[in-house]
Amino acid sequence: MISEIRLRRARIDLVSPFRTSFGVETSRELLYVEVSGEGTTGWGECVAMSEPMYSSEYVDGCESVLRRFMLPLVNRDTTAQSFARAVSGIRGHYMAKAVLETALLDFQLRRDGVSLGTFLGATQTRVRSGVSVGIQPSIDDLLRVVQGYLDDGYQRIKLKIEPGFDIEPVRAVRTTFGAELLLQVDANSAYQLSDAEHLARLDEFDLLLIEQPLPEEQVASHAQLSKVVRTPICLDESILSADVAREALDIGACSIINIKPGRVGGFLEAKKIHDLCYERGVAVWCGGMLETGIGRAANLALAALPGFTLPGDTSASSRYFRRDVTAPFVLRDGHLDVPTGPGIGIDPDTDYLDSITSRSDKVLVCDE
Ligand code: OSB
Ligand code: MG
Repeated sequence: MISEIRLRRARIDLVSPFRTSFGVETSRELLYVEVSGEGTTGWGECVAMSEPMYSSEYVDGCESVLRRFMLPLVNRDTTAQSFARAVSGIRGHYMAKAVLETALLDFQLRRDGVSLGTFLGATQTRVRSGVSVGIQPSIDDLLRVVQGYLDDGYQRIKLKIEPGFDIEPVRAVRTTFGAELLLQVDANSAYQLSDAEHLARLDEFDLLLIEQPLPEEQVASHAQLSKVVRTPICLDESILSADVAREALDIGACSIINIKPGRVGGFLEAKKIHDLCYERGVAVWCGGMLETGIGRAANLALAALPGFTLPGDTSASSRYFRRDVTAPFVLRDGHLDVPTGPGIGIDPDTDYLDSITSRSDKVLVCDE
C-alpha cells in the first residue's frame, strides 16, 4: 500500500554542453517522483526539460499538472495500470503522466520482487549502446568528439543536425570513419517539407535513418518526404502514443520509431508501441532525454525487448555527468547491462542526490 508520495526537484551539470537544433543544455533540471509505503520506495524521473523547446512540455509545467490534476487521482491502492486508466481523460502531458506512472510501477514491482525488464518481456541481458552527438562549433571539433566516443566503444553514432550543419558534417564523419560506421542523424524538427531535395542529399552517406526532420504535427508531410528521400525516416517527437504510431506507419510517414517512454506517457504505452512495431516487423530503438541513472535504468529494461534491434541513445553515465545519482552505468564492450533487481533495479545515492536537491515536497499522504 502507498503511504506517501514526494516530488523532488534537483539539478545536475552535464559534462559538456549539448547543442541541438532547439537549443543548448549545460545542465539538466530534474523532477523525480518517489512513491513510498511498506518500507519500499518506487522512483520515476521526469524527462521534460527546463524549456518547452523539444516539445510543448517543460519541467515546471509537469510539476504543476501533476499537483493539480494527476496526484488527486491517486490513493493508497493506485497501481500503474489504474493510474493510466484514470489519467486517460487528461489530454497531452505525456511526460507528467509518465513520471508518476513509472514511480507507481517501480513501487509495485519492487514490492512484488519483479524486475521491470521481466515485467515488460525483456529477452536481452545487455543492450548495444549508441551515442547522440550534439552540434559542434566546427567539423574538426565534431571529428574529435566522435573519435572519443568510438574509442569508448559506442556502436552507433547519431549526429544532431540543423540547416547549415548537415551535409558537410555528415560527409566528414562518413569519410573519416568509413563505410562500416553505423551512422544516423537527428534534426529535432528543424526542416520543412520544402527542404526535401536538400535532405535527399544525405542519401549518399548511407545513413541508418533520419530522425524527426519535420515538425511534430506534420506527420503526413513525413510521408511526402519519404517519397523524395531514400534514407529511412524515423519519428521521435511525433509519436505520442500507440495510436499515432499506428497511423504514422499506415500512411508511410516513417519506417522506424524511436521509443521514449517519457514522451508517450510511460512504459505501458511504450510497450504497446513496441508490440505493434514488432508485429509489423518495424524496427524500434530506445531514445533518451539525458536521463540520470534512475531514468536510464528503466529505459534499459525497455531496450531489452526483442523488437529493439537498433542501438539506442542509451549511453553510459559518463557521457552525461561527472557523477550520476546512481552507481554509474558503464559501457562494457559497447553494451550496457540491463538491471536485474526488483523494479528498475537500482537505487539513487541519497546523500549525493540530497546534495543536488533544491526541494523535496510531500504531495500526498494516504490514510491507513
Ligand atoms: O531528440 O533524441 C532527442 C536529448 C534531449 C532531448 C531530445 C533528444 C536528445 C538526444 C540525446 O538526442 C539522447 C540521450 O543521450 O539521452
Ligand atoms: Mg530525437
